[in-house]
Order: sequence, then structure tokens, then C-alpha cells
Amino acid sequence: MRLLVTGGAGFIGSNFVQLTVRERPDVQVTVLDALTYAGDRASLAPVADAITFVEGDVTDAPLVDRLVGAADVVVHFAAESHNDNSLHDPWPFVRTNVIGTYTLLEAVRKHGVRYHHISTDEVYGDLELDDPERFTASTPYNPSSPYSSTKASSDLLVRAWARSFGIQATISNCSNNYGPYQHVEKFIPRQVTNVIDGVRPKLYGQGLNVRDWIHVEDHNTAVWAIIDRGRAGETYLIGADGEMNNRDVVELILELSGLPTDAYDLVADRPGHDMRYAIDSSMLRTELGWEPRYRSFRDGLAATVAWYRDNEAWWRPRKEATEAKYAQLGR
Ligand code: NAD
Ligand code: TDX
Repeated sequence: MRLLVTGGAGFIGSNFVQLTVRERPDVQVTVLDALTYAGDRASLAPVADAITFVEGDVTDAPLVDRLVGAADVVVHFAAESHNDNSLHDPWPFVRTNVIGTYTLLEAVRKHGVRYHHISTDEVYGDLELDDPERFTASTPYNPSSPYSSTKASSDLLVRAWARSFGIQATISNCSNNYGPYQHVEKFIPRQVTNVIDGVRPKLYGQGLNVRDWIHVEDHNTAVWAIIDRGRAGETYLIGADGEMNNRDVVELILELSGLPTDAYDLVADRPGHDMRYAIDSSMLRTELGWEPRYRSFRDGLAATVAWYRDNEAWWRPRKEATEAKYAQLGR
């Protein structure tokens, strides 16, 4: 199989490429990545000799046409991915997430290539803390932020191209990922690296917002289950029953680091901050037989904390600029 992976130098994409090289020796991987502030070739260093890397933009139609034309399957991870950035400057989100997806879909349509679209649970908006419901594939779209609205837009383009043009496409909407190679702007790596630097973790608002955590490797084994056995035109929700509020996550990071569990600060809230996400992944489990490998969030988080302690050379170059951005936002 000739596989084109967009955004393969980012957090989830690089973990996906590493998993693929480890476990799928029959697959030839080409990565297309623009190496924005969020992309890093060092995240692909362990597999650099086993893949082809193309530095380029998903909105570059001639380049995308050539690469898609040489592939059997495309997995589209590339995106602007951080909510806080989207509140500050939405344009790169519209450009990459909407126009980039459009550009890929047109090439997929022309070349008749199988396409898998990576999306997020944030397209469904948020839930109240006491709501017994969880998101399913039939939950109406109701995105809150510029980030999630551009992801929702891209999902709708995929659905329309599948229905009107018959492209062989699947979509997955996953909950919050954690694990190695995640940018230090994101919640867990930011707090873990703050603790390493002797800085107190920072919780937005009261820290009561709930996210449904899944280890990045579990997200990626689910993506492979969908590529292998998913039905064209279908949407699959990916989650591992990992609901936890932000305060409990920070307390666990502090405990795993041998610090008092109240050694954090409450800071200004994110505007429009979604309260809670929760995924019902029963369709993925019953239809495709997928199950997560990481059964304990505590163990997965401990391994992630250890990874950041052992790989300071990977994250250190981005830490200062990231914190300078947050300082400007008062968060
Ligand atoms: P990331 O920000 O770590 O990585 C994004 C990658 O895309 C980077 O390597 C960047 O260089 C590349 N990129 C950005 N713009 C590009 C462009 N115009 N052309 C080519 N490459 C470009 O993001 P991530 O957290 O790995 O997220 C990957 C995907 O998974 C995204 O589509 C995101 O919406 C989705 N997702 C993320 C999460 C999560 O918890 N992080 C959860 C669900 C879904
Ligand atoms: O310093 C912080 N303090 C804090 O309390 C940061 C950076 C975040 N938070 C809160 C906000 C959220 O409630 O932690 C939670 C997680 O924040 P992020 O890591 O920014 O993730 P989120 O906004 O939930 O979005 C993530 O999951 C869905 C990814 O960034 C998206 O790409 C994905 O689609």
C-alpha cells in the first residue's frame, strides 16, 4: 500500500507514522507537511530512513495532485490544531483546515484514491457536566471556536464529496489525545514541562472543564481499523472512556512528579471555553472490533511525564516562545 500522510510531522501524525513503520511493513509512507510552528522533523527521526518526507503545503494544488496521484490511500491529519491560537488569529485555520481539505478532496476525486479524514469531537460543541448523553455520529454539529468550526466545515466538505462525487471516504472524530511528541502549547505537555521548570501548572477558570482523554496510540490503532475495515461514507467516533476534569489531571501530574497536589494556579478562562466532551465509541468497537491498548490513564500519563523528562531536547526549543504567547493572553 502506498500511503500519503498529511501533517505527519505533527503530534498525532508522527505517532501514526511511527506506528505504521513499526507494525505495517507492507506500507510505503510518504509524509506531506508544511513544517509550521507545530511540525518538527525530529518527531520522525526514529523512522526517517523508512519514509519519504515532502515539505509542502496542503493548499498547494499542483503538489497535492502529484502526491495524491501516486498514492493508494490518503490520511489527512494536517491542520491548525490549537483553540487558543484560533481565538487570536483565525485565518490560518480557515486556510489550512478548510481550503487544505478542499484541495485534497479535489485530488482524491480526480485520482479515485481512498481517503480518511481526521477530525475532532469538538465539532459537536459541548455537553453540560451532568448531561447523561455522550456524542454519537448522529449528534448535530454545533462548533464553538474558530478551530472547531473550521474542522466542522472540513468534515462537511468530505460528506458532500462522498455523496455527490462518490469518493471513497471515511471520517473519524476523536477526543483529546495525550502522549509523546505533543506540542508544549497543549494542556498536558504545558503543565508537565512547567513542573519540570519549577513553574506552577495553570488551570483555566475553575479547572472543572472535562475532556475525554485517549492515548495517541489508541487513536492511531483506531484509524488503522477504519482504513482496513471501515465502510466508505461512514463517520466513526474514537474515544476510550477517559473523561476527567482538568483539575484532576493537574493533580495527577503533580502527584506523579512528587509535588503537593494543590501546587497549581487558577488563571483567566478561555473565551467560549467548551465545558465537557464525551464520546460514545460503541460503533467503532462493535462494528470494527477495536479496543484501546491503554487501559489506565494513570499509567499512560506516567509514561508521558517520563517521556517529557527524558526528551527535553525535543521540547525545550519551543517552550519559551509558547509561554511568551500565553503571557500576552494573561493565561
Ligand atoms: P499538530 O498541530 O501537532 O500537527 C499539525 C501538523 O500539520 C504539523 O506537523 C504542521 O506542520 C502540519 N500542517 C499545518 N498546516 C499545514 C499545511 N497548510 N500544509 C501541510 N501541513 C500543515 O496537530 P495534532 O494535534 O497532531 O492534530 C492532528 C489532527 O488531529 C488535526 O486534524 C486535529 O484536528 C485532529 N485531532 C486532534 C486531537 C488532539 O487532541 N490533538 C483530537 C482529535 C482530532
Ligand atoms: O494551560 C492550559 N490550562 C488549561 O486549563 C491549557 C493550554 C489548557 N487548559 C484547558 C483547556 C481545555 O479545557 O485544558 C483543556 C485542554 O486544552 P487543550 O490542550 O488546548 O485542548 P482542547 O482545547 O480541549 O482541544 C484539543 O482536543 C481536541 C486539541 O488541541 C484539539 O486539536 C482537538 O481537536
